[in-house]
Amino acid sequence: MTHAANTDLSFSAASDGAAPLHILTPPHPVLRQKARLVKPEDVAEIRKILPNMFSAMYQAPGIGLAAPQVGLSQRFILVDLGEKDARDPIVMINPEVIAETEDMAVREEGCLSLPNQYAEVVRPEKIRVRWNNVNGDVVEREAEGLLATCIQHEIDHLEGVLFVDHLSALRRNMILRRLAKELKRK
Ligand code: K1U
Ligand code: ZN
Repeated sequence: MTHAANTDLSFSAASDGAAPLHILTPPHPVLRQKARLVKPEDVAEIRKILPNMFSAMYQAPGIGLAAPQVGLSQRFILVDLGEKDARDPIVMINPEVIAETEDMAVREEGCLSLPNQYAEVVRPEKIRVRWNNVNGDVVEREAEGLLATCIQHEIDHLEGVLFVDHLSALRRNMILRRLAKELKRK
């Protein structure tokens, strides 16, 4: 059975005074690992860290965040394309793209793990995605436009893939070298 996406706004802000989460940058090895499937018994712990993850994402600011970006090699992602005064948080556990269009779209991407680096990436324009919500329900929906791009970008993180891996080696190395220089200066 499928259910509506989880839009529980209690995920939208950290409330327990926990230390802010640090977003990893290359060459951290967790960013390059294939994340493991979430088991039903992991969900209680995931629920506890979600407010902190949403806080990190909103503060960045970002429209998505994958667990490996905060050092958790587990298959779950957050997305929220809502405005500041109309949040629309979605938590996707074990997300899978189950269908995609042949039509491709070119869209500029950024990544909180590659700060200040942007490039155009080509991906399927529309996808159908299936995931588990935090209540354990199976959810399916179609996504297009920026939402489709963001979900595909976040699922890539679960495979250890960064948006620069969709570019030529020349362009990828240029961006990664520029980022390494900028991070060294800080
Ligand atoms: O995974 C991430 O690092 C988050 C990333 C998601 C993403 C953005 C754009 C295209 C594909 C994937 C970001 O959120 S980067 C920041 C960003 O692009 C943005 C921030 C605020 C408003 C709109 C966009
Ligand atoms: Zn990213």
